[in-house]
Formats: sequence, structure tokens, C-alpha cells
Amino acid sequence: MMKKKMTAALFAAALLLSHGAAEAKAGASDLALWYRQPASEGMISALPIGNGRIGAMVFGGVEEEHLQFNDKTLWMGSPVERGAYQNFGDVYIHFGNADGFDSYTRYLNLETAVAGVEYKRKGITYTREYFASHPDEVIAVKFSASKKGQVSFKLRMEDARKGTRTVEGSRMSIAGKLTLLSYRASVVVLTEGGTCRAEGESIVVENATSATLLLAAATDYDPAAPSYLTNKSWSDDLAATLDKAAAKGYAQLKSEHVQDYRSLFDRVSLNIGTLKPQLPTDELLKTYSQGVYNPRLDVLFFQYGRYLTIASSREGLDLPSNLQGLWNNSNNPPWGGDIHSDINIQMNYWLAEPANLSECHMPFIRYVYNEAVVQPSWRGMAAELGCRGWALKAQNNIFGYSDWAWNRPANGWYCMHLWDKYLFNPDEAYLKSTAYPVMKSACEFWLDRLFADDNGEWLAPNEWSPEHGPVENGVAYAQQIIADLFTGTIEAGKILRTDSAFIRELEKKLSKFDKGLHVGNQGLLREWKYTEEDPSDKHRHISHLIALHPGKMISPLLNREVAEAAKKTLEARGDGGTGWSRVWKVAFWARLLDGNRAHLLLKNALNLTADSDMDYMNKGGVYENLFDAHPPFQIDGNLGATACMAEMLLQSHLGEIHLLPALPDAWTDGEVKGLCARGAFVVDVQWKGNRLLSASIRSGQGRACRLRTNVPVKVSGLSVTSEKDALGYYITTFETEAAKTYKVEATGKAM
Ligand code: FUC
Repeated sequence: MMKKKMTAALFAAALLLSHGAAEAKAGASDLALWYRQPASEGMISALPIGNGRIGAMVFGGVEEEHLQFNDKTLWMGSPVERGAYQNFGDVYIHFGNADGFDSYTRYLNLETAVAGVEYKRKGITYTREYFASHPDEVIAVKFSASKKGQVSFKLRMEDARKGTRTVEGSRMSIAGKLTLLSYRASVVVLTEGGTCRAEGESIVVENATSATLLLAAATDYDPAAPSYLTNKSWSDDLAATLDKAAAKGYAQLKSEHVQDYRSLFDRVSLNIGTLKPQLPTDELLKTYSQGVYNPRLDVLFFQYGRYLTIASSREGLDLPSNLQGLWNNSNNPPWGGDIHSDINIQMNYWLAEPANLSECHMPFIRYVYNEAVVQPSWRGMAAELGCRGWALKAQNNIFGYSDWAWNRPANGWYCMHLWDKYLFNPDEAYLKSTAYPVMKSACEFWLDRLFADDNGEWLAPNEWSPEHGPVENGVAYAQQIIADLFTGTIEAGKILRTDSAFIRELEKKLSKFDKGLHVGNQGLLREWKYTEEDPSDKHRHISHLIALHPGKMISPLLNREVAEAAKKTLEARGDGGTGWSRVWKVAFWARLLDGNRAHLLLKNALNLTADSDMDYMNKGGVYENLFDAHPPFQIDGNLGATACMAEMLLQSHLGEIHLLPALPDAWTDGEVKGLCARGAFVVDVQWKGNRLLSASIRSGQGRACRLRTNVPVKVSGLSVTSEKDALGYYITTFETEAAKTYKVEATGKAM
């Protein structure tokens, strides 16, 4: 208690002294989360770093540093038992007496994926840096001081499950066994000057000028092995990883890490209007939540989703980010920290293609492939229902175990991702080897399960609308998804030209298929075929709008009546909800081409909260570390928000590139660079006074380009003109050559 009070007083004093220095430091990057105090609570104020598999939450305490760390594969459970995602453990670095420090800053630089702490004490500047390296598979931390011999600490590593601990010289390891998996983590300390030795269960560093800590962690998980266990010498490999990283040294590790990270992160930039002065992120959030709009936060949130994706989902490990990405400090996390199939895992990956992180989509794509084709569980579940193909339930662990409610249409929803990956970057080899077999198998499931009603229309029997209302035949959620699945599979089959009889069968079914797009008595879109909507219903899931987003059958550009019903549905459900629900509504409004309403929802999603008690109704927002609050913390809202903001700037789901489809008034002037559009296009767009100025469109594969804009445009070097369509938009169509960039400029007045 005493210590807490002291600390608070110290920070108050430090605050008074430190503003200038803190701003200068954080100002080094416009894209940094930063604070004037250490984190107080792991999941809501510590800062996340990650390399796609291992990661840590950095607290930044002055007296004691705390790194709580994870490995995405560390799960209790097995193919026959749900289990839960686990906390791996903690590293504590105790520095001792911290009286009288000032000029404290803690930051996470999104441009480099390096976190840091800096403060002064007795005329000495102490700096720390933290990153998780993908190329070298270690978490690296460096403690330095501006004066020789000033780095001294005592380090200990705690296993979150009480496995065994070994300490030898400057190296410490923990190891143990879970239901199925074994795990091990090791830390090594390298010093410049001073001494480093084992002392009991700790490593003690004295009078060094700097010290580097390297942490490696692993389990014996292998998602494609029949037993889910690797036959590689994973534990020896871990020791070798650490040796190799130690031999490289901190500077080299850092430069390779930054290079690796930037190769993904730098592909997209977003600038929105005039940025207001820098504020620490918690203060920025607070004023923003109080109604002082600052576009800086929108940009930070957009790029944070990309950062978190790169940090939690990298090619090489066929396992998607879970409900918390990979950051979790509990052995009993909310919903087991699982792979939830009725919105959450999909939302995690909505951004991957449009936000130019296609490689980061692969862990999810490969996971679906493994579970649907290689492993037996999901096919076994379909067989239980007397069907070919594969099917799953809502809650899923990493061993193919699937339970709680049936969520059969999830197979089609997952297939949207495999198909979309192809649409964004057409590659027939991928389509043939990965996407098509999974899509075909999902179709087979439905061909065996559908039945014809009295009108001869095909319906899915006994389906739910996720977590809501009655179980009925022909529920909109299932019908819309299956229609999307059949449509995509027909197109895929035609591209591959190998399966014509099967494709004809799908076409026949689809021609007499209820697509789940019905307007009910209240003018709302029908969620159920037989049960009328309740207009006062505020449920967070709006699964019957899946055809609006991420699906593509509902659009004001296609069918005004149905789009109007979708709008009424959204009005009725309201602008609140859980974190992810608010974010989904951003996408819905963007697809309804209403930028201001989408932006309102984004602002609602950015509501600052400290509440981590479970709530299903209307407490969504973000914590001071910008983690999305369901509450509690759930990463879908973070990753989804980036995708939904991209939808406000560019849409390409209707076979055309729609520039600035839902630009809000608040984003008056701006520029986005590097967004991807279906057809292998990469697009930059500039606008001013809420009006398109110019765009540049790089054609990856030389496909034809059809542009939709609300101003007429010219394309440099081509003699094409924009034609007005029935809705007043301008349509401009031109052929492209692969690897060429086309400069588009607005000419006349906006519609
Ligand atoms: C779904 C949602 C909940 C929560 C959970 C992890 O079940 O209905 O709101 O996000 O997933």
C-alpha cells in the first residue's frame, strides 16, 4: 500500500518535470502509442509485442520490469478435450530503489515494432528497448544507461503452471507438460561490462553498462501431424535458437527485425487531414472519448490493427490468432482464448487482404485447410450428420476439437477467406491446391444436407442465427452464406476447368435456392424465415447482414429495397454493442455508402474504458493500450476496425474498384497509399475537401479495371472517359498491363 502511494506521488512529480522530454521522444514517430507512466494492469495498459508466434506484454516499471509472455501454441486440451489457451509465464527484472526518477516515457513505435522506456535518475538516462523478432524467433530486451556500470538487476522467470526451473550461469529455463503438449522457455542475459551470475533461482547482473535479455519459447505442437505433436527435436532447436541469437548480438537482431517488420508494415500509409498536437495515448483517448475529435487516433487505430496482425499472425505456423491475438495472462482466459467461428476469427482476418498483409492471412487459410482436409475431426463431424465434407461448431481449440453450439455455416464463412485470397491475388496453383478442395468439400456438405421446401426451394434445415433467437429451417445467416459459397465455388471451378459435372450440380441447386434476402413486415431484413423480427432487439450479432459485409449480395448499388431493409435493421439495432459489434457496424455502414454513420460507429468503438468485466450489451470500447474491449479484451475489434476503415476508403467486392465509397466529412483532406483491391491492384488515393483528387492504380496482373467514383476522372495516357450510371456515379473502364501504374485524376464536379 505504502509502495503504491509512493509510486503515485513520484509519478505526479515526474509528470511536472517531464513533459518536454517525453513529447520529444514520442514525437520521433507519429505512429507511436506512448505514456508518461508504467502500465498498471496487464491486458489493459501494458504494451504488446509479438513475432507471430511468441509475444509479450511490457509493463515498463521503474523499480521492477515485468514481461508477461506467451506462445500461441501453448494450449491445454487435446483432440478430445477443449482445454484452454495458457499464459506461459513472466520475467521480472528487479532494479531496486527507483526514488527520484523523472522524464519517464513508455512507448510502442508502430513504425519499427520496437517498444521502449526512458527515464532519468540522478543525472543518468536509463533506456530500454523491447522487440519480438520473427526472423530470429526471440524476444530481445536491452537495458542501457548513459553512464558506465549503472545497470544492475536481479532477474527471475516464473512458469504460469509451476513446471521445472533450471538456472545455469546467465541462462534460465522453465519446462513442463500440459494435457498433450510439452513446453519450454529459456532466457539468456548478455552483458557489456560488469558481472552476470546465477544466484539461487535468479540471475544477477551487477554494474554493467548495458544488458541484453533474449527469450525463446516453444512447444512441440504441429498442426498438420496426426498426433498434433512434432517429431522434430524442438527442445534442442530452442537452445540453438537462443545460441544463434546470442551470437548475432542485439544490434544485428534489431536491424534484421526492423527490416523484416517494415517489409510488411510500410506497404500502407494513411494520412487524414491536419494532425492535432501529440498527446500521450491515454490522454488522447480520453479527450477523444469526451468528443474532442482528433484524426490522429483514427490513424493510430488503423495502423495498430496492422501492427497487431504482423505481431500475431505470420506465415510458417498454420495457426490463426485467437480471441486475444496471442496475448493472454490467464490459464483460464475468457472463452478459453479459443478460435471462435461465429464472427471472431473471421473478423481477425478481414484486414489481411485489403490492408496489404496477404502473407499474414496464411496462418488462418492453412489452419482451415489442415482441419478441413488433413485432420479427421471436422470431416468426422460432418459424417456424424450423415454428410460428406466438413462442418464445425462455435468453440474450437487448436487440436480440431469443436464444441458448444453447431455452427455449420461457418464452413462457408471460412471459405469466403480462401476464395477472397484468390480474388485479391489470383493464383491458379493456390486455387487448385488449397482453396478449391476446401470449398468443394464444404459444398458437398451442403449438397447432402439441404432439403427442398414445398415451393421446391432449397433450405438448410435447423439452423441458428449465431447466439440469437430460434433454430429454424432457412435462417438468413445460413442461406446467405451457402449462396455465397456456391457462387464462389462455381466461379472457382470455372477458372480451374476441371470439375464441370460438379459445377453444374451447384448451379442447379443455386437456381432454386432461397438466398435469405427477405424484407419483413417491419421493413427490416428477416433474420429468420418464419419468426418475425422484434424491432426493439439490440442483439450484438447481426448475422443476417452477412450478405452486406463481408458478403456481397446486399448493396445499394445492386438492390435498393434490400439495402434499405439492411439499413432499417441497423437503425433498429442501434449504434452501441460489444467492441466487435460496434466495429462490424462500421463495415455495414461503409457498405451502405454512409461514411458519416460509419465514422460515428468508429468513434463509438474508440470509447475509452477501463472496464474488463464481461458484458454482452453495450460496453464496447478500447483500453488505454488501445486493445479492444468486448469487454473484456478481445482482439477482433482491433483487427476488424482496420478492415472496416479500409472499406470506408476503398471497396472492390462488386467486381469494380470504388474509390472513397464512404468518406466521412471528418476526414476532409487525406491520402491513403497501398490498399489492395481484388484483381491484384494496389491503390493510392488522395482527396481534398472531401472530394477525390487523384489516385494511382498499380496493376499486378494486367486485368481490366472498372472504377467507380463520384467525380468524372481521366486516366493519364489513355483516352477513356467516365460515364454516369443510373445512380449518378461515374464509371471508368480501361484495360491494364501487368506491373504498370495508372494515374487517375478527377476532372469535373462531384455528383
Ligand atoms: C461470440 C460472441 C461473444 C464473444 C465470444 C468470444 O460468442 O457472441 O460476444 O465475442 O464470441
